[in-house]
Amino acid sequence: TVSFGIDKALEVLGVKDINEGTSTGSNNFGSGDLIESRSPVDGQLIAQVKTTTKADYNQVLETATSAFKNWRLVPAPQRGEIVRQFAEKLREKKEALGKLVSYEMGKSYQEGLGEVQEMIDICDFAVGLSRQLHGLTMHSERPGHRMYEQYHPLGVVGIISAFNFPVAVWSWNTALAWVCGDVCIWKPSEKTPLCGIACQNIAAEVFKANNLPEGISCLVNGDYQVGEFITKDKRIPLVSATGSIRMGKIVAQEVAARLGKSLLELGGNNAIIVTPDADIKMTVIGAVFGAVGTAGQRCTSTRRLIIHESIYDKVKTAIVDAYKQLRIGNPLDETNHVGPLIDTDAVKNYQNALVKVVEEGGNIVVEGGVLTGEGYESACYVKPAIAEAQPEFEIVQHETFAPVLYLLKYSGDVENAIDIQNSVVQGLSSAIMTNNLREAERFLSVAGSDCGIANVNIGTSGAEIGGAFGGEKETGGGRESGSDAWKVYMRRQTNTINYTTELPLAQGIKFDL
Ligand code: UN1
Repeated sequence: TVSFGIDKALEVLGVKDINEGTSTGSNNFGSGDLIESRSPVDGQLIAQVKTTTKADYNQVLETATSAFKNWRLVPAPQRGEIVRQFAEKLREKKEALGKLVSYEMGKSYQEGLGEVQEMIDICDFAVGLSRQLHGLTMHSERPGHRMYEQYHPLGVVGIISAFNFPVAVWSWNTALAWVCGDVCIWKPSEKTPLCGIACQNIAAEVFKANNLPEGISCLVNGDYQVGEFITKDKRIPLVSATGSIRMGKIVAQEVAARLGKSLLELGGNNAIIVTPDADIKMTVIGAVFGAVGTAGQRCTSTRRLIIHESIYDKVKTAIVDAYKQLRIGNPLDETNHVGPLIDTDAVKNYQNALVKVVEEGGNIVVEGGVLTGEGYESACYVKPAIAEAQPEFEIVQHETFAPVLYLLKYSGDVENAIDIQNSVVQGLSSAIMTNNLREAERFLSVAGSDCGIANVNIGTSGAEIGGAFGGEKETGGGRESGSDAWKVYMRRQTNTINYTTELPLAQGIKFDL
């Protein structure tokens, strides 16, 4: 049964009965106040986890700094081998970790498994990358000189991640950072601390088995105050932070104040443009999964559908019909499509959005509401809702982390739809549904979507790890995961070598002594 499954998963991951605090044997020195991990699935208290005090933090940083001195000397392909072993462990524990993600965070078990699969995929990518941390060679303007560049590790990388992808986002950062020769200090969301401890346990096991210092992977726990230890610490050259725009603005300023680097992955307000040439069946699947998957709590969730007036009614009817099929309930029960929101605060934000859209003149076409009764005791289960709205409504401009989808109508050319889609402060993911080549190319062109991700005949969520992941404008500009995102985890050094007995100066400058 489901509850046995969870118990077993906690045991396999070493996070069962840790109410004494996080004495998990790895370098997690928490001695501060307790935070509760409460499952949104059934409202049960799973465990209490000790937070990291300033003194604990300083100890963690020392462990990390000394581990870096050792790790940076390990050849990159050998670092890749360690990441390969880590991926093997993830394969072994995929079911347990997927279940914990589902139970602690509330996403469906299938999506929990999908998240662990993203971890495995990024590790495989990082293993290959460990032999490809290439720099360029250039031709010097001076005779008998050689010029090239090399990438060196940065040092200690801080990772602050959100509750909605409690394990994958860490792995995107850490798998790359590790092959790059960095060590990591991770602060997971205080809403999903067990996912953090479970991952840390797996990593610690691999480092220990290879006689490598435990400080290569470090974990700290707590709320934004613990995050501030990281953002304000000049010993941390790079801070990668995922979360709200509000949080990102604070992190960006704190890191910039000490001239550190930040990699920001903030809010989205993702739209699908549906043109007269769209395949309606594909549109429905893409839009519904995008809007209700992870209960609308992905940064890539579909928030807005921008539909051409000529097919508006047809698309609306098809989507409303699809919503009638949705089953909401325990995400560990694989027959359900939609699980709970993370907590009751998220439920309030969802309710406020539905009130606000009506106040602004919107029209609810699929009624929302909080579910009560058997199976919904956690008070976190809500009905995915749809409202017809105008693009300029304040609530439509705002990212509500819940399953609320806005239908917007456009007329005339695809340019009008692109204008609407670009008229928000966020710039993460975007999509167009069309079989018209001209429309698709205009959407992808220089005058098209202004987002970091632009898809054709695919929804807005569910990006593959092989591409660079991130967005523009207030989404923060960071890129994680595939492509050349690894470069942010390294420092580039330009080297010029003179193998002559002369010392000619660049730019032809004469300086005779
Ligand atoms: C996030 O919500 O922070 O593209 C990440 C997707 C997932 C990652 C989402 N691969 O939807």
